[in-house]
Amino acid sequence: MPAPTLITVAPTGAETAKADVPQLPTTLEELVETARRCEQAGAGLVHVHVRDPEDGHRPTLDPVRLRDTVQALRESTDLVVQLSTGGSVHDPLERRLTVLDAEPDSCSLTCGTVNFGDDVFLNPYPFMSELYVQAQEQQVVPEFELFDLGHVAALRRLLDQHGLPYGGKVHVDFVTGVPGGMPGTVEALVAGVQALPEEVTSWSATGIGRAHLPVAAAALAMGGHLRVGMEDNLLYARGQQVQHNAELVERAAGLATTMQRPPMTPEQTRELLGVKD
Ligand code: KMH
Ligand code: ZN
Repeated sequence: MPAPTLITVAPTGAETAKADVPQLPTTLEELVETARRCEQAGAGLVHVHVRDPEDGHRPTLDPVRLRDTVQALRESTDLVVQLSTGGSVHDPLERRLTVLDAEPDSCSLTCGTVNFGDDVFLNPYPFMSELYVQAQEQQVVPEFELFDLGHVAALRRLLDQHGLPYGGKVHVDFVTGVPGGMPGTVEALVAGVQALPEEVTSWSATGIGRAHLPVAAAALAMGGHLRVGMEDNLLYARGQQVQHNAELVERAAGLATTMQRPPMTPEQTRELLGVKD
């Protein structure tokens, strides 16, 4: 029986400007349409950064917009809804903690500070620890984002200090190829997977930019899961812009199916991650 593949779609992110890439889904309507098409194409989880169309489509952590977004995605799809707690590099830590109040199924939890191009993506241990405990209390399943090999040590510390997350599963996502983080190479991915704590029950990987395809292929071959989307990659191929996130999900689903690991359903995704029904 082939092990199915979780395909996460990260459709928007916080870094790309709508003015530069008009097809980036930034309004609620665009996000819902994107999520629907990506679900049909094989996605099981949507990783969401909310934008404010009334503020130049910039990233926002406005609690009403976050709550409305979670609700709209739940009403329109069966996807597991994951809100980013990473936000943008400019968001204060206190605001990032309030994301959980929107009651998503899952939240991202980055396991350490990392250089992020010319910026710094700040994740001090007390912040991670507080987010971890609040996620436990609010029954939100964290996805541990590892941008660097050292982030594995912080994950180890979180598990030792606080026990298992809500749901009892430990899912991590390697975000490779960020300028300043671990490179988007097979070698880096292998090193990361080998270093994972034994409590980890599943892992996925994404490669930023040109690392997208090699990292996806390596992750599939190693038994991992996939994250794709315009948060991570704006080019479908050299000189060819992504027009819709569903293109990336369709390609990932094709790759996974060829590897005898077809996309898993949202229901299977809930089971994999320990998300509540
Ligand atoms: N936008 C990045 C600074 C996450 O979603 O948790 C952080 C990020 C990670 O995208
Ligand atoms: Zn993100």
